[in-house]
Amino acid sequence: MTLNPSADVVTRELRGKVLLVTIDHAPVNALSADVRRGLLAAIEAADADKAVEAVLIVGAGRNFIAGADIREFGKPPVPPSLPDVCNRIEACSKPVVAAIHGAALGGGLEVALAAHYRLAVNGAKLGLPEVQLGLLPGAGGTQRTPRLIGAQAALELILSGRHASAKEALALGLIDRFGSSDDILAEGLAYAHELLAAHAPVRRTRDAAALSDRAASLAAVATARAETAKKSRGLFSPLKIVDAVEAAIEQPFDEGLRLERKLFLECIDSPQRAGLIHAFFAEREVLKAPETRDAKPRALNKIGVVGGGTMGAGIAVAVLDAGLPVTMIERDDESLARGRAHIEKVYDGLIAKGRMSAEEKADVMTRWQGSTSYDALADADLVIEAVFEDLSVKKAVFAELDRVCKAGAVLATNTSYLDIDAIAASISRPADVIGLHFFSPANIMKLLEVVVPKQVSADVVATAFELAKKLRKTPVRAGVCDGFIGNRVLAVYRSAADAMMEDGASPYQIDAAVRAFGFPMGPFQVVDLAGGDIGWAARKRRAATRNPNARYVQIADRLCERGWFGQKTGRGFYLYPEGSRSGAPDPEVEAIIDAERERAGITPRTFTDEEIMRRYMAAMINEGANVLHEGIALRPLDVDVTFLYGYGFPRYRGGPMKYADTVGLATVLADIREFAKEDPLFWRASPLLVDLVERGANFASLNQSA
Ligand code: 3H9
Repeated sequence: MTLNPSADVVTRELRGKVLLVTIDHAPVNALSADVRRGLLAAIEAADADKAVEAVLIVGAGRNFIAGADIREFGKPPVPPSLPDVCNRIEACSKPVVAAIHGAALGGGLEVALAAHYRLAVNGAKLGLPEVQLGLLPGAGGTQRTPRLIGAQAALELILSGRHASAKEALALGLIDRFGSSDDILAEGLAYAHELLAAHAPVRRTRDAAALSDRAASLAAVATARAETAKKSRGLFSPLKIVDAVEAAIEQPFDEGLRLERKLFLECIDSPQRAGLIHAFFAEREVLKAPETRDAKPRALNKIGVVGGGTMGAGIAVAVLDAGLPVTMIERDDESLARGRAHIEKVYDGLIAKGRMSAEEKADVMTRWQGSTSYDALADADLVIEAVFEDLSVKKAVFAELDRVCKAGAVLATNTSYLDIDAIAASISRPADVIGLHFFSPANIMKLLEVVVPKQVSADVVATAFELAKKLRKTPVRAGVCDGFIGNRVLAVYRSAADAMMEDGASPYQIDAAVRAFGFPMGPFQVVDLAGGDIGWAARKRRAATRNPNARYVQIADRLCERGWFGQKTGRGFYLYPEGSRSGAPDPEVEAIIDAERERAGITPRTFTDEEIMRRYMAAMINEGANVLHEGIALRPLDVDVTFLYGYGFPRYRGGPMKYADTVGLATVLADIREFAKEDPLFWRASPLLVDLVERGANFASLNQSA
């Protein structure tokens, strides 16, 4: 008997003495206002109805409940609030059972914790991931979890935001029963009927006793506080989580809930919450390129990689790790052996760390094949070229691929700068050519720029997105230009950093300011890590086409001329004594900088860290706007995801374009115009930025309309 037969998101049905409450709110049963209302009404109905002796809450589809509806955050609240719903569930006079399959995350787990009994089946993911969104569990999670599983385990779960499996949740005491079948409804009903038969009482988590050892609980809080202060540099919510869990130990339940609510609302108001939630949606939106909507991917069973250098080997490892076979092509046996050795080195590293066994490595390597003949690629579905960064070398490789590859094979280049339209135009099947720009180390870095040349067919683009999914990479669609999205913008803010260095800021101050902003490394540390010779080669390549009136800072060239290429040569902008990876400032570099300032006729001046970041970010945002204006990136969020996944942009700031919106585009434009007084050629405001400011619009408006 269905008690509310409307197409409701929460339905109620009496199954014997058990009121079955089903949340059916695609895609993930998020706790939107309708769901909250439905849950509240269901509990009230259960309390009022004599025929009901127990309540069973389940989720329809693939999940129990994925949490609060993230899209509601930042909007005016709609009652009933989730804490009120959870409290009402817990107060129910009849036993309430939560039967969990798929995700029970955030508010979803909090609903389950408010129930009196919990069951989960294989494949369930239980967690409180609010910290990853700049929040804390705000519907009793910080109060009920420690009461149920103890302070230490609760802190670990909430501060990491990780997911626990059903089996682990059972061991932790987060659930009461593990259901061994996949039929969540049958498992849940059986459990509810069993509880009824045993006259199991209403059992409220608020009364659970896992905090009874007060001293041990407080010690866990003290340890977590000290570690969190060290680890979560710049993040707002982690220390609030520790405060809320401390309140669970020190205060009565209702007081603790009040503090949790207060801290939760502070987190909701923080710009970090907005940045992290922007990142959450942006990383899902990037998957929706126009071509992935309109076209089906081609088959992807056999992959070829041309080139066994650092990049080619890294790509091959990424492909092998995805369970696919790889055929590697090199020009001679020696180079091929080196390519294989590069791959084996990665796996040997894992073996040394105990993360892989020798047998597993041997098994993976059976999927690797090498050849010095392009003919070995005849049956490959997709080939990635990763040879020397030179257009004529690349064209020669593509001529070979054109000759040997089967019809319909996708032919990809891993170039970081070169004109992919020109490569495509040089062969007989330009519609099959695409750019796949991996970032180094290719088996680790998550970003994959999918570079879409003019003539490529839509299903080739869709295939590239499919490959990214198989490789567990985050793809961003980019157009063809020098540097695509990421490296093009990088070149500009690097120039801004160089100019500040020549004008008086030390590279060490600039790096420190950039780190304080939230990047893991500053720009000069990045040069030292990547190798100064790479940028030097690019600068030499561009020298002929560089605007002679544009400012050109030569400091990096002076270091390269001395063979100071960074970590690999023991010195670059920093000194790396005896292979050390953390550099020390180098007085000789400072002397070279002084000499260069003198040569350029510059009287050094001081910069505050804030001035440094204003310039650094204005350069990044302005070039991001240019990239959008020219259609190289389709939406601001594509630029954001590029920087979050490829360049260490602090996630809690959401990406450069989101950050620009946070600061205010008028402020950014005013900065650019002020800086332009010194160097009008470099600081030319992007037409898109000017247009947005004139219209009173922001980048977010372009995300919605694209
Ligand atoms: C919270 O609960 C706060 C409370 O403590 C206190 C409140 C007072 N809301 O990831 P997918 C969308 S904070 C709205 O591709 P999967 C997602 O955008 C929340 N929408 O699927 C996508 O939309 P579209 C704590 C959501 O199978 C679609 O669902 N919870 C939400 O790979 C499919 O998502 C979390 O942080 C949401 N909560 O993975 C969990 N979740 O199709 C966040 C997803 O338009 N969610 N969407 O692009 C997840 O981790 C994954 O989505 C999940 C499924 C594992 C559930």
